[in-house]
Amino acid sequence: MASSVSDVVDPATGRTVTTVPQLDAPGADAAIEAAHAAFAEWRRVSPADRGRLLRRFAEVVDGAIGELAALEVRNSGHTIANARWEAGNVRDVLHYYSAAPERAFGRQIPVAGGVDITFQEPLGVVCVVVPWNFPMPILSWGMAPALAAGNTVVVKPAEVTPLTAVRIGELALEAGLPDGVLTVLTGKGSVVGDRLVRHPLVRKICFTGSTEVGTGIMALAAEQVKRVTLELGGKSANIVFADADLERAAASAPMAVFDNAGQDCCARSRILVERPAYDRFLELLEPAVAAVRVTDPSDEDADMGPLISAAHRDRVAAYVDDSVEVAYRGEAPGGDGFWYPPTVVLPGGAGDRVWREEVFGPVVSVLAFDGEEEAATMANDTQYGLSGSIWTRDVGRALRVSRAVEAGNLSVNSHASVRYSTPFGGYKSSGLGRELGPDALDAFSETKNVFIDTEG
Ligand code: TAP
Repeated sequence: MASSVSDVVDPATGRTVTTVPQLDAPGADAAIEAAHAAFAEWRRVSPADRGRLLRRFAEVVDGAIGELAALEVRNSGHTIANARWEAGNVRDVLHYYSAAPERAFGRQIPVAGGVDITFQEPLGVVCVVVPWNFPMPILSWGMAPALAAGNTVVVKPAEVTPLTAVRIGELALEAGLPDGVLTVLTGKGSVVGDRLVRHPLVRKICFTGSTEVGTGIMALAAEQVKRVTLELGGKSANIVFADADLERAAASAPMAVFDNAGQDCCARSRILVERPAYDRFLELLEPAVAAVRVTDPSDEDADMGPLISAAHRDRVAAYVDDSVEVAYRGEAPGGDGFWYPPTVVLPGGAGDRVWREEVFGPVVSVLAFDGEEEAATMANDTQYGLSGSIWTRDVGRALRVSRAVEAGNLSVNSHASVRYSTPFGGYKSSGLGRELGPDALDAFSETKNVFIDTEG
């Protein structure tokens, strides 16, 4: 089934830490068929028992937080503090959706001549395709509501970051989930991922990754009218009005983009500052950038670790060529890892590549704007629409600009845009559908309508 193995590399050192099997297409087919066979039983598990199993799964994950976090530090270069939060997020998402099976209500709709009721029914085998930037949370955002709705789940982690996904698959079995209910398949996207997208027994693809791959998956899925949820790229705006608390806005701006070394689809990588506050904001931003501790990610004090690979670091560095004005940079270690310093650039205008394209690294661009209307126009001048922040003391302006910005997740005087209890997803090329929040099961269920004649 495994045609070969691939190396797993520690991005902080560049050294291979282990290898994992690379499944081939027949191996993926066999796993999909096993997941389909398991679906027949899993959908019949009573709602209370399904909830109980998900709660037990959450507890087993809770007991493994230290182990999962250490794996993520080594495999993905995430800081230890972030990695612990990410493992805790898996636990919390499982807990949140463990309450869902017993609340997957249908409706009774008044009609003439009888009773009309609806049922929420599972789809079958659901595939969750996970990118390398947040291997644990993104896995859980698809997996937990899909399982709660009664589907079986096949997870395809990114080729370079499989370790926590493999361990979470083992923890599911330890928690008592039956064989075949959650399966983790390691291998290449172009082989295993492609097979999952094309296989007729997979009834839904929950994909997070690049807009390019997501677009191809949507086109292929259309051939089978296969359901898709897409969470794709971003180029989010951090809009700072002159009336804002500039100290807070500047102090928080670095980690709104440099967290996870900028490898975050929600990274606020475009800072828009109202012109009267522009010089002062840049003055305040400089020490905040200098204070970002870029170091060994296993260090408890690390704010930022390395990038995921040498190739990705080269891609990021190419955005800051000689034509780009660098305002200032933070520090980064040398050595064999894939390090890149936090970098603030001042583009010549909104047409510059570094302003328009998703860098997916620790590079932030700053431009000035004049007034609310221009702020929204500049924020919306992108193919993306995932998140964004608005800094102002004027509540009316905060609401007007929130309504004007075309993005799925906005925060006012804050950069927090992801919570498991609130919906998450993108406008425009940032995606299709929503994850998390109270309605997530809708994306993993069909609605069946049944009319019962009471007159005949
Ligand atoms: P991709 O190259 O798109 O890879 C994402 C996942 O898709 C990986 O598991 C990959 O497997 C798999 N894949 C690749 N080709 C495939 C195919 N033909 N069929 C099925 N699966 C395939 O993205 P990435 O480089 O990992 O992640 C970076 C991008 O993801 C950024 O653009 C970022 O904005 C976006 N992202 C978005 C979000 C949200 S929530 N909107 C969150 C995180 C990341 P392999 O690794 O084996 O190639």
